Parts: sequence; structure tokens; C-alpha cells
Amino acid sequence: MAPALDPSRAHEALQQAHLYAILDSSYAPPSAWPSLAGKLADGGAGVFQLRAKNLPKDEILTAAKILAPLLAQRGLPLLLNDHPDLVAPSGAAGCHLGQDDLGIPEARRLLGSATLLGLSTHSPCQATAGQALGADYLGFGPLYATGTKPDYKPIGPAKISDIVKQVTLPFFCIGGITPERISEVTQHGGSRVCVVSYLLQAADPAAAARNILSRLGTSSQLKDADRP
Ligand code: TZP
Ligand code: MG
Repeated sequence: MAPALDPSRAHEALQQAHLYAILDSSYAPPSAWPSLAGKLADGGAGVFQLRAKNLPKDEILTAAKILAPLLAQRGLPLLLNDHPDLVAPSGAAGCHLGQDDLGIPEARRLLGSATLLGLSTHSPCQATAGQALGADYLGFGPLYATGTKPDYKPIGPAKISDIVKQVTLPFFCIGGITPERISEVTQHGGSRVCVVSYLLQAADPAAAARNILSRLGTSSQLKDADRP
């Protein structure tokens, strides 16, 4: 299937995004994702990921086939956590890989240069390696302890400044991000965040997304150069 969103628009959206929202099956069932995605997009989330560690592949494919065109209508890309093989059949814009998943060069060979590839990194060393391997963006975390990824030792926000110095790719700070912690992220030079539980547990997801973006001092729709 052709990608639901033109790949050049997907790349542009990634460059402009400051809030990356993950739709995670441990916080919300697939039936809730379309509505949640719409609300989070209303609030300014600029990139979306479908993360479903506990769902069978056919259900992930079904959900992605619904979400990818829905987000594409707004010019927003959907990435799949894991499952590079579901990118083409679902029309998603790309996939997000962990350190123990298929490598970036192998995923690139499989999916081509236009597909968005993201990589989870847990240290500055992994971040520079991920950039050299050809990822389109990086996740960096967990910065803080989080129930969403309980087995990882938190890195702490101070390490963000190493990433700022060593990496030119867009990178999203992740792990325990809440509005109250955004000032620590920005103090160390972070300007983009990726959020799961705070957004998915919010009574008003659009307001929660706006709250994060306003504390970042930006809006997903604005380029850095256009910031007030
Ligand atoms: N990778 C690093 S931390 C994390 C992932 C997927 C979980 C982030 O979730 P939350 O709920 O925003 O802390
Ligand atoms: Mg993975």
C-alpha cells in the first residue's frame, strides 16, 4: 500500500514537531486511538507512534490502517513501534526501533530512504551512533523513572546537553515527561519531547498537549524560526 502521507510531507512534519505522542495499548485500547489521536492533534502533537507490546500483529495492522490515513488528513505522520514489516501494508510513514530491534541500516534497506526511521537511545554514545547509522530522528531517555518503561535506569535531564552538542538530528526527550518537568528539559537544551502516560491519562488530552507545548515555548505547527 502507498504511504497514507506523502513521504516528503512526513519528513517536513517531523522537522516541525516538538511534541511526539505515543498511542500505547497499555494505557488505551485500539478502539480509543482514533479519537485520542484527533484530540492530541488538536492540541498540537506533530508526530504519532503506535506502540502495542501486548497486541497481536493483525490487530496492530488493523489499527494502523485506520490511524495512518486519519492522521495523514492533517499532514501528520504515524510511525509503528517495532514491526518494520507492517509499515508498507499499513500505509504508515515509518517505524521506531529500539537498540535490540532490527538495525537502522537493515531497516533502511528494507523500507527505503523515504521512510521515517526513529531509534530509541539511552546514552549520548548510542545517540551519536544512531545518527551515524542514518536514523531520521532519535528518542533519548528515559530521562525520569516511568511506569511505561519500568526496567530502565533513568538518565536524568543533565545528559540532554551532551546530545545537543553531539547530535544534529531532531531528538525527542522521553520518559516521565510532564508539564512540570519541561523547564528542566529546556534548561539543558532540549526542545522536543515524546510523551505517553501524561497525555493518555489526561482528562482533556488536547489541553494536556497544549500545556506541554506552551511550556516548551513552542507550538508543533510553528517552525523554530517562526517562534514568537
Ligand atoms: N522509551 C523510553 S521511556 C519510554 C519509552 C517508550 C516511556 C515513556 O512513557 P511516559 O509514560 O511518557 O513516561
Ligand atoms: Mg522495539
